[in-house]
Amino acid sequence: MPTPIDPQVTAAIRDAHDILCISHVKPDGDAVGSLLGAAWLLRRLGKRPTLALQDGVPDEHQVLPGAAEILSAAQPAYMRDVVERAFDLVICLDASSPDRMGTAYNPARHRTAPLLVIDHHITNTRFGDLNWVAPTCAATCQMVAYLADALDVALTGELAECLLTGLVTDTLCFRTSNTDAEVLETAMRLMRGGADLAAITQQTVNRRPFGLIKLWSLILPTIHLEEGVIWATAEQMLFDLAGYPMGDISLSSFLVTADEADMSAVLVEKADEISGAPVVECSFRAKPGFDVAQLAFAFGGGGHPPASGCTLPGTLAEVEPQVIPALQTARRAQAAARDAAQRTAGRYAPDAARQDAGGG
Ligand SMILES: [Mn+2]
Repeated sequence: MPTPIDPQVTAAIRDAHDILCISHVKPDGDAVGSLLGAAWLLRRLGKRPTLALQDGVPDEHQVLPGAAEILSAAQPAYMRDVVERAFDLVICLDASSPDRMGTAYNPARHRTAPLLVIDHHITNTRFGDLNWVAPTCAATCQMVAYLADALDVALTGELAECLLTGLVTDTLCFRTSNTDAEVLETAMRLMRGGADLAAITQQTVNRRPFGLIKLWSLILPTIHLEEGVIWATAEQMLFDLAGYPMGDISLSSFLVTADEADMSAVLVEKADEISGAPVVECSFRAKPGFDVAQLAFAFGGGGHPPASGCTLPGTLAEVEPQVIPALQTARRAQAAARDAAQRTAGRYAPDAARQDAGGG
């Protein structure tokens, strides 16, 4: 059963006409998909949506219907038509805290209108005037599908295509542990409405730029595997060599697929944007049953149990000897706790019998 929707949410939308829809900085498929899905939904209700993303639409999502209408900070019209304009209602999608909206939300100009927050992150700080936060949903796009139901809008055409894109990207094509029957049911309804799952998968999770694969090839020679933790390190120079911009490189997700690993880390040394001093960006992943969120939090970062990150001051030579032993200690403690629980349950504990592979 989908999460019930506060009647105030549907009323706020019904009462408004000129509506600003925004999502988070460094947008992903769920940000773009839920933003465009909300826009198609509002248009079917006869509303006038304006769409804005501070950082614009990533290349792989430019093909989505309506993507060309999203205003970004790189466009001259952004200041006039978004930042400096008043609206009846502002809808913020898939952002867990106000800073995630970037410059797309300008309190000085926008706070005369109610701010409606629609998000599925459990860490959402409820920064809106109206907050619909549903952590049981695997994607904000799933929530927008329920919103369409509540507003009697059919899940068809462009609306279905945009919403299925966010479901596919946030669940890594229905592989994450939060992929439940409701997620699949929503996806099925979107497919019945005309969304092409194979095409969306091919356009998103099944592709990457050559520059990224080249970058992986430069970083992979550094991999180590010790005590169930696999990791790799990189300096900024490698990004220049590969011709790939600094940012998410999704290598930690690949590394954690190693059979012998329960956790992965990718450590990238770069110059701090403000001070120029060396910092190391750490990206962590964990297999189901393991948790890298607590460790990232302890290092001043954040995230979810299966995926987290933090940024630490110092060089790789300084940070690697702090972070990797901490990961190994956390993994050992979590494996021991799991084995103890399994022994209590009277079952065989595979981790106790497993040989750890050596470093490489
Ligand atoms: Mn999301």
